[in-house]
Amino acid sequence: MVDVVQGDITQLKVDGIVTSANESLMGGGGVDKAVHRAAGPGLLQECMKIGLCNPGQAVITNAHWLEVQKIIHTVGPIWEGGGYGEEGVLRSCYRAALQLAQEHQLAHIALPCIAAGVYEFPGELAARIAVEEVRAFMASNAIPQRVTFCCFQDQDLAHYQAALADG
Ligand code: AR6
Repeated sequence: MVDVVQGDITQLKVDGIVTSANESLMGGGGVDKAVHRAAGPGLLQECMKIGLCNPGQAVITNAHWLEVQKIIHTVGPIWEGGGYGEEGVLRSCYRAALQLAQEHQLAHIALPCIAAGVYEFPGELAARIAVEEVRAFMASNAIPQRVTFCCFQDQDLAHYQAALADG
């Protein structure tokens, strides 16, 4: 099952949440700031031990103060016009995050609009890619059983609703 909600991803009752980090994993703005704030300082300490994460890849940590089992951290592409492989990197983010969810048996995960904030990936295309990659992964993997897209802004919600209505 794939669905979409609007709100703060740190408030969702799911098995795992995904955050949109930067390569340093040291926290930042947007959704990553909210996740670090809600999870507490232990998350930063765990991230420091991991070190760097390249764009398109993902790492998994404990959830610390958050009442989910795990936090998956992925690093999206910075949008530079679309000619620098940004789409491929974003697709890779979804695949890497879903792969970790499967390996850790997270039945229900929530995903934010990766790269569609500070990294300025166009929202409509980002939503289409997110829905395509999640559907493709779920078609050939039993876990996760449920993926919830968590949109913060009205515009993103509209993009996801449109993308989910297609196909
Ligand atoms: N819950 C769900 N979604 C949220 C929340 C929240 N609490 N807060 C913001 N969003 P962004 P990026 C949405 O900028 O574009 C950070 O500084 C937001 O509306 O968080 O991948 C990192 O450290 C947008 O749709 O991530 C990196 O440096 C989406 O989350 C950089 O930003 C993603 O926006 C990553 O940029």
